[in-house]
Amino acid sequence: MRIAIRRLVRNLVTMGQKASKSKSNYDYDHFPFFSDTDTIQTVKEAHTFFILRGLPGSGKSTFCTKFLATYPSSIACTVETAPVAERDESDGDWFAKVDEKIQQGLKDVKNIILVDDKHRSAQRLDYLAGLAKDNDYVVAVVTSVTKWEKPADSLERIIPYYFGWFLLRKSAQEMRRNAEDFLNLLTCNEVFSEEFKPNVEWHSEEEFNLQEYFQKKPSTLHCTTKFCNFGEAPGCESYACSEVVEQNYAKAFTLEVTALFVTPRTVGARVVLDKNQKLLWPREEASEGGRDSAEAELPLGSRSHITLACAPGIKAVQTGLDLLDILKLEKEGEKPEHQMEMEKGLLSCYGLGRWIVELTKPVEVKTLFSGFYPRKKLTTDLENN
Ligand code: 2AM
Repeated sequence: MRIAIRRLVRNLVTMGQKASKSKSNYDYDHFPFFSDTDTIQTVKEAHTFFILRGLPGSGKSTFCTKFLATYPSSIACTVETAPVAERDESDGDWFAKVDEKIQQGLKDVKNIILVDDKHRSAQRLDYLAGLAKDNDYVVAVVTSVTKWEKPADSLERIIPYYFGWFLLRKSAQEMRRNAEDFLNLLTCNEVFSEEFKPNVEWHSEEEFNLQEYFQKKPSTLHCTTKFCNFGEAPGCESYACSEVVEQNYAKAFTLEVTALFVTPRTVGARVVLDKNQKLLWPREEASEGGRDSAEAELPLGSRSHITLACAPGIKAVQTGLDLLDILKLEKEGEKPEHQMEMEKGLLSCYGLGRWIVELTKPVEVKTLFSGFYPRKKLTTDLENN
């Protein structure tokens, strides 16, 4: 009898679950940060600033509940988590409260911050994304919709400055350390110094110093997939709307860095993409914006890299072009002018100050695939200098 009752209760519970599931207007399983175990683990380790958009009735509160259940240590800066009495406050008060919570989250260095972007204005998004960037958080802009809608049906799509893989703080630190070691080793190498120095302009009285020369360093280490210029770059709409981008947005990826290179203009890390990562690489052939014919001649994704530093007056976009230049010489069977084993691996020089070291031990970096959104902060990064 007891067993029968227990079975009956269990069946009722299961039925209840099924009923409520099928009745739910929302389906969040397409978000990798809810369904992909590796992403959930990575988001917990990363510093991520989620900006939640959605019209009234689009299920933002259900989203928040699920989010907080998945990431119990996150802080949700949203009206849904405010006491009911506070929900009808004027916008000014509401924003002040949300902003106070955000500041608290940043002060407490919370790993995950979820912000309800209630008004969805471009200005507010810029403010939030800028705040996240200043505090070294990866931004993910997510839209809550009912099962029957697509995000584009309800809200205007936001196209970032660029899409790419953003390194977690720990991986970024490791890459920065690697770049520093690399430059230090080269500085001590006489063959390098003799070949490299005549290719650079050095106006200081001090002795030439690579660390001094490559002073411009990006604040956000990333591997760009598609440069969009906020919707102005060719092909960015179709890239942003593509299924592969939608499915992989805010998903974790481990990238493999196989080489470090330096030229008179840039310092970069070569990234070799696996087959799934290549799906996110834009398919268009040579197009505007520095993608020259060298890219079309090499296998898809050859340009993938992380910019580590630039010489004065050089924009970050140059790093990919410098890498393509070296890869093209390698492909054409060009014999290196110099070649030697160094601590990190085999170092080759292709003349005109172009040096690359193939790492004996490739470096794995943890990343999240997302976009770079703040407009106002651009002047502080490499691209505008
Ligand atoms: P990077 O990927 O070599 O670092 C913002 O400017 C980011 O987008 C930069 O980090 C930059 O280079 C990349 N970027 C800028 N302009 C670009 C362009 N025209 N084509 C491709 N990538 C570009």
